[in-house]
Amino acid sequence: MSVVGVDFGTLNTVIAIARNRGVDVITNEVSNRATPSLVGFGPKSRYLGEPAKTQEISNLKNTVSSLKRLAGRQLQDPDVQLEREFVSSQLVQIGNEVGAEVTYMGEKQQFTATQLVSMFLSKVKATASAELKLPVSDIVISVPAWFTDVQRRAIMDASEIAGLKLLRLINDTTATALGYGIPRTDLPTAEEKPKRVAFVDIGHSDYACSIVEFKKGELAVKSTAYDRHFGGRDFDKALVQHFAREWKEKYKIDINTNPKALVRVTAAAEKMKKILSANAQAPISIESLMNDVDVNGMMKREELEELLQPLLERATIPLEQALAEAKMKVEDIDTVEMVGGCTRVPSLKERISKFFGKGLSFTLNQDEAVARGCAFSCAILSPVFRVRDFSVHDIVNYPIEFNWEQSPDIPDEDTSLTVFNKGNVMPSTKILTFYRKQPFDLEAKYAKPEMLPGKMNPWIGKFSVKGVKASGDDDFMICKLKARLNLHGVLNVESGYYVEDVEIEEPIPEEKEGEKKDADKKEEKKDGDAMDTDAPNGTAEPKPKTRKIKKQVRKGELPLSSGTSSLDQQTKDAAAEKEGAMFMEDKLVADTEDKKNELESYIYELRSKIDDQYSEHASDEEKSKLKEKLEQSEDWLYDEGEDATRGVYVAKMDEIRFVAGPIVGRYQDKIEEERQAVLKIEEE
Ligand code: ATP
Ligand code: K
Ligand code: MG
Repeated sequence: MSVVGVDFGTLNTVIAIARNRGVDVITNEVSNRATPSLVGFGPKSRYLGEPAKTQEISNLKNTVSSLKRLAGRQLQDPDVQLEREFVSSQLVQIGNEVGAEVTYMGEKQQFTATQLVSMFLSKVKATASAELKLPVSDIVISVPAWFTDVQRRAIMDASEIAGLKLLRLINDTTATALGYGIPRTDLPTAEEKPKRVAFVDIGHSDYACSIVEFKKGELAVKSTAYDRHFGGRDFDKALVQHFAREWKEKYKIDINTNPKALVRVTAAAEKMKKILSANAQAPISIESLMNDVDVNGMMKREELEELLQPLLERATIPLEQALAEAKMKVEDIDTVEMVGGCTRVPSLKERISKFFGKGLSFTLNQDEAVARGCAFSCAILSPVFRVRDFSVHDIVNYPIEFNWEQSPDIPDEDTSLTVFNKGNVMPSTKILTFYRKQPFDLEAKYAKPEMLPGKMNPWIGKFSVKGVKASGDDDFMICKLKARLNLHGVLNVESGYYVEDVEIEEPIPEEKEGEKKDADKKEEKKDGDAMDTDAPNGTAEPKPKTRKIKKQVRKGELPLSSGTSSLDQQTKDAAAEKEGAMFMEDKLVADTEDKKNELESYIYELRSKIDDQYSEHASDEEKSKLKEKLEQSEDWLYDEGEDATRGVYVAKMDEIRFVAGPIVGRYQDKIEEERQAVLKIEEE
């Protein structure tokens, strides 16, 4: 069984696996420790991860990025409209979700963001199982803390479609905190003051700060604040627009009118930005950018900081918010831990350090901390793995309320209740009580829509409670519903049951007159203790006095039906089947390409050897026959054989082998003879 953690980033995805010796980040098929979070579409197959990056510039319209930021969103949402600036393919609304329209297999096709995420996750799964040499299923994936119920359910659906068993969706900074806490042996004991750490994660699109308290064996997130539109890509954009202005003057070109040029400049700007994190100045130069113009530029670090001023001014807002929500001051923070690629930018480090009034700590691997934390989380949750237990208490970021119709029998009943408040511990279960005589519905929604990203619909779900009826003498049924904000951060009403008030006789302790008053209060807690009366020495034990109390006793289940934004099983199954078919098709195309390449190299190899090492082992007739065969095959390969099936390439290879076989055989016999001769000499 596998234990896999995935940091699903906007730009890069990092995969970590837990093994007995600890957690390792794994490399992909081209030995990179991070995989581009990209999906591309071609005439015959898809390109997932690295191959998608390779073909990106030549296939912009059919390459989709920002996958996680699109999942669960709507096209018309202002956040998604903003995202269009960073996505080169065409975004469209498909049913309830945004998606992309691409040309795939020679046809226009549309895929929802959830499907696109599932495509990418299939690739993640394949990469992990190639490394582990095992089928992969159990997985923990990270998401930004600001993800809402719909966004989380979209990632959950995508995982299921990709054939993964998602054990937990964990917030990015919580994963980082877990990876920080687990290996540490110096955490305070339960009686000591907790260790307080601020985790700052600035990535490609997104900035988050969590304040976390650690004790031995546990962590509690106290607050998480964020800027959903602050990251490396905004820095790149500032650079790109600077050079767009400069080159308009200098070269009379407008890169903003040319998508390909824009992408090339963005890539060059990102490189320049990274150099400027270490050096005082950096060059940029791109050959034949557009209209046959070669462009050049230069930038000093101070100039970059000047350009970034508007962003840098926002750089401490999430920190202020995180502290305020945790009700702490900068002095309360013991350590500031930095992760995410963008925390390498000197001017950002400076501001953050100044804000906290202390040096910053870089004890975690900035690019891998989130993935490592996810793998630890997966190890804790996986039944096949034993790790030191570590409890993780996250918090509710958006308050959730339930609404219901007023019961006709209870005119003064409230019709709404905030059940999970911002800052409450998550996961968490709450029992809701309703007095009803008929089946009823309730709805859950985010109580403060203005806190949600963009213009998201605050609706979470509708739950219908069945099997409710008046009991006895037209009495109310006492209905109990178990509402749970679960490990993934999504809300469900998990079960319903009804109870009855029953009177039971319970013994009460002996007491003096004066104590009688608060006995009632104690009673509830006491239970078994009630029998512990101190009987006077030597006298016969008095008969215990009893009293009647009301208790609620569970009488039966209440069937529930729920409607949430999760896809229904049928839709998921169909999507999984389609994903499986596309995955097999990709594999077939890749195998066919391999066979074709193999055939091509075989032709070249034989052609060079026939006049060299094979020469003395073939008659002139054999030589010319083979050469003719090679020439024919090569012509075929570049003509009608350009686009053949796997089987045809294999057959072609066999044909050549038939002609070349005897020659190669004689050559190998000779090599073997020589080897034996050498061995003989050595023995003598
Ligand atoms: P997000 O967390 O926003 O979803 P992500 O996890 O993919 O995105 P990271 O991998 O943490 O993002 O960071 C990527 C960003 O960090 C990119 O914008 C990249 O250019 C930037 N970055 C990486 N190294 C450096 C560096 N040395 N100097 C400046 N920026 C850097
Ligand atoms: K990442
Ligand atoms: Mg990230």
